[in-house]
Amino acid sequence: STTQPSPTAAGSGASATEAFRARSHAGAGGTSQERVATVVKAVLDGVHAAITAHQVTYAEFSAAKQWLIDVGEGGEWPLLLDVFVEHEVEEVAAQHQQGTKGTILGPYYLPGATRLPSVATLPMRDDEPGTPLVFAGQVRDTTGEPVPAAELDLWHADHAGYYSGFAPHVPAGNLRGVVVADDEGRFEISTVQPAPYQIPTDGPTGRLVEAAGWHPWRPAHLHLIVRAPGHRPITTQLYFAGGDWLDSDVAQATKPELVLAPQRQEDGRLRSEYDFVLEPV
Ligand code: MBD
Ligand code: FE
Repeated sequence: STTQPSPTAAGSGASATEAFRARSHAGAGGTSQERVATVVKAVLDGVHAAITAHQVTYAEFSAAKQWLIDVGEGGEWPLLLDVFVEHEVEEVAAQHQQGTKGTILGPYYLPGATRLPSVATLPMRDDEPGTPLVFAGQVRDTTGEPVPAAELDLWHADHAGYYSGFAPHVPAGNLRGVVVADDEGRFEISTVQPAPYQIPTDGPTGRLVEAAGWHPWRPAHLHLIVRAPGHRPITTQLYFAGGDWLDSDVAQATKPELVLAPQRQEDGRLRSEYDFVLEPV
């Protein structure tokens, strides 16, 4: 709504850049010279091919250069890359993964959320707006056995589409928690239904979306990292059947296996069950 205090693109971009830097990025240090040359050449070949095919002008090249400078200055590299590129990296990773489907992490994960034993209620404001949602299920392995000591690291936007840590009017830690499942991997989590997420319109990513005539929306979603000792962690998201933008996610991160169909309970709350399958390592 128009009275909602809203984060600036530069504010959430700076926070997302800081959150990204704070994570460990070990793993690509051993990339060979040959692979660097091969992959970077393929990327540049794609850019060159687009320039030739579409007869890109100096004015357009300059506009692109200015826009890239703005993406960096606005801290929007995490947003831009996670919206437009991460889904393809995830598809490559998914080729060798079993169990529950993964999807992209996105820019708004924060480690170290409050740990809560299940049955749990996510940290929220006293008057947290939105429809109450109960999310319950079980974590099993690929043989069907319950997984003990499983954790669901869960974060999502509020009823207006804002994430704590990236919107100054939302208290720190709101709607984020690490829920520890019981000995049989069972969990039950009370939260509120999130709203769809809109890319900030006042930053360079939003300006690109606008200039191209695309829409800036992601469907409503829950983010999760499900982990347990001895198992490959799954980074995923869950969506809501019938929700806006489910078939046109700007981040191309939906999968049909990741759609919840919550039912309204007699007490007015929504309830959804979802079981996770982890791959032993
Ligand atoms: C989001 O909330 C999100 O999940 C992704 C992937 C990109 C931008 C905002
Ligand atoms: Fe998100």
